[in-house]
Amino acid sequence: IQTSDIKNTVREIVNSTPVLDIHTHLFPPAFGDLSLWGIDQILTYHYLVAEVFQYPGVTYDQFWSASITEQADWIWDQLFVERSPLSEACRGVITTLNSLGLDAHQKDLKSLRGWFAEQEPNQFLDRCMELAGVSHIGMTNSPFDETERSFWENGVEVDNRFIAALRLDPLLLDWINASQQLRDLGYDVETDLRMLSVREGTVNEVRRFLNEWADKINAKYVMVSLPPDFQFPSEEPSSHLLIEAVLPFCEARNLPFAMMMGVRRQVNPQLRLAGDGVERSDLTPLRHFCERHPKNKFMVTALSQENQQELCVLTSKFANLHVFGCWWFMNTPSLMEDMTRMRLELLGPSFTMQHSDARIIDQLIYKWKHTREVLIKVLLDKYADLGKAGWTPQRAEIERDVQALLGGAFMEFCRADEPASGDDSVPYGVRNL
Ligand code: RAT
Ligand code: ZN
Repeated sequence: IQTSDIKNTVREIVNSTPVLDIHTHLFPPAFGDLSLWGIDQILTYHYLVAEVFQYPGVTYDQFWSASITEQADWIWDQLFVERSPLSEACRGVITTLNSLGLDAHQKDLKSLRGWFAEQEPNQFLDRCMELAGVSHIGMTNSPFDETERSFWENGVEVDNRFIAALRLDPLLLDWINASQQLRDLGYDVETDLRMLSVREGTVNEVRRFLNEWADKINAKYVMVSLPPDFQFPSEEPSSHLLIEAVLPFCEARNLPFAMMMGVRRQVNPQLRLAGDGVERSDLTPLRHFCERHPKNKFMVTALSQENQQELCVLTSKFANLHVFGCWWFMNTPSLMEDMTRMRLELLGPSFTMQHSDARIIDQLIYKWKHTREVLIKVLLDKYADLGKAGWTPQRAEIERDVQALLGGAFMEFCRADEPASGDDSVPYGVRNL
């Protein structure tokens, strides 16, 4: 390609490459009320709840005792009428509405509600996925969540564009309660894991639980979010469970174990879901995982900006570590741009640039539109630098790079060293990626 055409080519390719969105909190409509969409849901997104409490006017009690419609009214008034929607989460609402052909600037919440009320959930999902250019959606699936569990137990039919991930936060971070829950579910586990002789039976039962649930949901990877001071290995139940149950299970089934590091839960419990914070993580445990468990595959994302460079360097030392996404507080354009640039500079196109973390189906639209804007900017700079160095990319090369960053590198990582099964089942069924 001519240097002058690169701009258009990169833009066109980034905008048209389908995304495998590896981590969201979305569910297909078959999951009933767990499948969130619509104007009141997007306005009460927890990022916006945290933002609205920057301004006086309602107490926590007043807010939480109000209906979702009233909460949405308040957020709309404070963040979109009384002030300009300059934050990333607010801009996201505007991008989303606009892409759906709605005029947010009219400030007419009533007619927006009317439009959403006419949508049919399955068609709306298709439309959002199409507008976002998302081909596959990674869910967050927790057998510890009663509501979700009952859908799986009743044999819910899962839309094959949705990919399951087995989420294990309670198991690894709250063993006292998790062990009780496991007993309630019929697994013969002990809470006290200090004695090896007692632990053996428990570990076997935990492995049975993991295998049964991985089968039930068809999990493609296993995941956990970790506090900044998480240690591994340690004397905590988490280490026993990881070393003796979770990691051997992941290895046997060739499932990556994903860690989301650096969340300090409930810094302000009054904010409920919006009340979590961030702190810089100690990444030493991550090095220990990669070193001591070379047959396991690890994936990682970090919440703190200060961790990002160290994380890239660590990733470059271990082939069994895959870095992904600009998570939550990092999913903001200026930080995403820096991170993506740095990752490309240190790692080349071997990482997963982003996951949306969408909780509401409509959000796929803005999360991916904004991400693509950043990716275009960064890639144009990087190809320009390469041009100066004497290498002009071909169209197919740009396509290959973009595909890798938007899901292809993750798939390659998942497939690596897969035991030859002969059944040619392509994970996630995304042959065109
Ligand atoms: O991004 C979010 O919506 C957070 O609330 C968390 O769910 C986080 O992404 C997580 O997966 O723990
Ligand atoms: Zn998440």
